Parts: sequence; C-alpha cells; structure tokens
Amino acid sequence: PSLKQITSHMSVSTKKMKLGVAVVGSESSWRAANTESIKNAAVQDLGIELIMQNAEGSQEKQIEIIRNFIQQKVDVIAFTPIVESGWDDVLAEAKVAGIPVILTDRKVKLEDDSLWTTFIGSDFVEEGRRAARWLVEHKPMSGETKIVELQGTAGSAPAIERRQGFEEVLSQNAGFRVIASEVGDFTTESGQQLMSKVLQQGTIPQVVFAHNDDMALGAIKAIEQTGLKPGRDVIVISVDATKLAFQAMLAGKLNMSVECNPLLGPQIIKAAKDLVAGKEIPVNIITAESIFSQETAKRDVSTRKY
Ligand code: GYE
Repeated sequence: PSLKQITSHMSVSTKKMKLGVAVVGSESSWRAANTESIKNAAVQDLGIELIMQNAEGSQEKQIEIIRNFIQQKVDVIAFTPIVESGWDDVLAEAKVAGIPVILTDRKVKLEDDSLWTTFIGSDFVEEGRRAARWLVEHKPMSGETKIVELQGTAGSAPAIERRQGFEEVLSQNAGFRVIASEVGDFTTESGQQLMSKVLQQGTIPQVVFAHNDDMALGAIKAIEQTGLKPGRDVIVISVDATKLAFQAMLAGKLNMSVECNPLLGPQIIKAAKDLVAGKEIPVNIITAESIFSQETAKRDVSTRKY
C-alpha cells in the first residue's frame, strides 16, 4: 500500500466513536455497579469516547440530556428510561438526526418501536416469577400467607414487570394474599419509610417482597425497629442479589434475592460498535440469571463484585 493509503486508514481507525449515556440516577447499589460497569468498559476501549450524564431520577432531566446528545451529534445514544412512557418525541428527534438508540436495563412503551434498536437487560417478569416460586416452595405456614409488597419507581419497567410476574405465580397457588402494595423509588430510605408506615398501621405480614435489595434493606431496618426479627419473624425477599444482600442473607435477615445482573457495560459497548459498523444486532439481549438463598449466598459472597 502507498503511504497515502496508510495515513488515511490510520486517521479513520483513530477516530473515536462518541457514545452518549444518560444514566437514570444513583438510587441503588445496583445502579452504582451498573454505572461503573459502563465506565470501565468504555475506558478499556480506545475506540470509544464516553459522554455520561446522570438524570438524578428525573425524566425531564433525562430528556434534556438526550436532546443535548442529539445537538452534540453523538454517534450512539444509550439510556435507561426511568419510566416506560413519555419518550416518543425525544426518540423521534434522535431518529431524524440519524442517531441509533440503545435501551439499557429498562424498557419503554412506544407507538413506534423503530425508535430504538436493541434492549440490553434482564427479564423482569421472570424475576418476579422467581421470587414467587421460591415463596411457594418455602411457604412459611399453613393457612393464608400475608404479603407486603414494596414496589420500585412508579411506571418503571422493573416495578411493573416484577409485580406482574410475582402476581402471576401467586395467582396460580392458593394461600397467598398481598395485603399491601406500597410504591417507593428503589432507595433504602423509601423501603424503610414504607415498611414503618405499614407496621405502624398495625399490619404484620409474614412476608415482605421488595422490588430491589436496597428497599429490602430499608424494610429490614424498619422491622428491627419494632423488635421483630427480619428473616425469621418476617420473611424478606427481594431482587438484584448485590453484595449487601449477600451480607444480609449471611446475617439471616434476608431470606433470598433474585439475581439481576448490573454488569452490562461490555454488552452496551459491543452493541454501540456493531451499530456504527452497520451490523445487525438482536432486538433483545437478555442476561442469564439465577436466585440466591441464605445457603447459596455463603458460597458466593466473597466473589461478588457489586
Ligand atoms: O433492580 C434497582 C434499580 O432498573 C434493573 O433499578 C434496574 C433496577 C434495579 O435501582 O435496584
């Protein structure tokens, strides 16, 4: 090859791809691990320039961030939609600008599904089913089992779908009743507040199902404050399986957690590069996951990274 060809090839290969990532917030330790995973995967890839912004739990702010990415003419936008709806306009703007959009970890509800390219994350309905299946197998007593559900952010895909999967399995089994279903925002504080409220009203359930570990840890504090023993007097189950949840399981305070893997960074980077290279990519990239109980947590606590 002539020298001219070599230089032009080099300039092409050193051009970095701009990836705009609109993070939903800093609500949980799952989110912290997810954000870190994206940063790390981008840092390790010399072909990527990562522009990461945090919407701090506000949809308005997240829309603003995405509009800003469009103005900056990034090559790919990846974002975690805080709630399922309300994205039609801004994603149509991205489409007009020719910028492909990746949904990371949470899904959207849109009229026009051509506004996004791929969803990378977990099957939340299945996570809800897994929590309920464990409960069915470990039914604490004969007679009716009263359950308090602590929901994640209203209108968010994980809250809607975990609830749906949980209810689906319980409805097929006799002897379970959700006596209260409170809406929080995936934070420890909301879990604690909601659980205190329920307990103050004089309701003592046999089971608490929290939509994530942080809320479960908050509920555990509230239960302890009333002198009851979480994990024994009240069974506590949740979703995510973070290191903090493992520790709570080892302490006997949390009974089980359904795994939800936050380490999506490498897959997001790969999908972004494939899109820019014009490759076909799958519409759904779903992570394989399991569940952890007090018995299995012992084995994995030391190797858990998040
Ligand atoms: O379970 C929760 C979080 O969207 C899957 O959001 C995510 C959820 C996760 O803050 O901890």
